[in-house]
Amino acid sequence: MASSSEGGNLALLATIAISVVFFAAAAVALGYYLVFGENLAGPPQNIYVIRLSEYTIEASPEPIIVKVGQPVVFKIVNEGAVEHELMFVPNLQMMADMIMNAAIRLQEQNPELSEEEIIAMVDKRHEMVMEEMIEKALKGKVEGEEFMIELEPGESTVATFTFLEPGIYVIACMKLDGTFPEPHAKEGMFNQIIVVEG
Ligand SMILES: [Cu+2]
Repeated sequence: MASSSEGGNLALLATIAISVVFFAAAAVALGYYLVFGENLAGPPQNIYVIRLSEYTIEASPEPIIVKVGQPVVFKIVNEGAVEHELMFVPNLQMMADMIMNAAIRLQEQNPELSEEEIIAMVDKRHEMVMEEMIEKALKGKVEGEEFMIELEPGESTVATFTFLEPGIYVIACMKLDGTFPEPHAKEGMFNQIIVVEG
């Protein structure tokens, strides 16, 4: 009799102990979720992987949404077979047309040159002219070390930007390899960064 009653008490104690542990664990989990819940869904929202290839700029996670004043880190990878770039473009259509027209004009003026040589010439000019235009357009709106990042196939880099004004910022690739005389952007190689009030 005594031993069966002891056994019953032990079973009851064990049940109580398990319940206490279970509720404690549930309370800790709930507390953690309430405090860190936003981060349980995945990596923090201010780190993005940007993949460049023929002819897309893909971000993960997608879309890129950042808050004003919050630094955003881009890990940029060229997964394509040709050189690509990530550059901020204040006016996508205008810049793409500018590059295309420059390529057509240079080819007309220098019929003896190969397509490769024309592309090298356009690249050289576009680097100088675009860099100045972009820096002027982004002054006071975006902070970052570089707004035109060129990557060879297989190359990758990390860049940090801080947006100071809300809006939609366009990133694109204006290289011509494989799409001459159109830049890659005209084939769809662009994406956007949505900047919202913090
Ligand atoms: Cu490209």
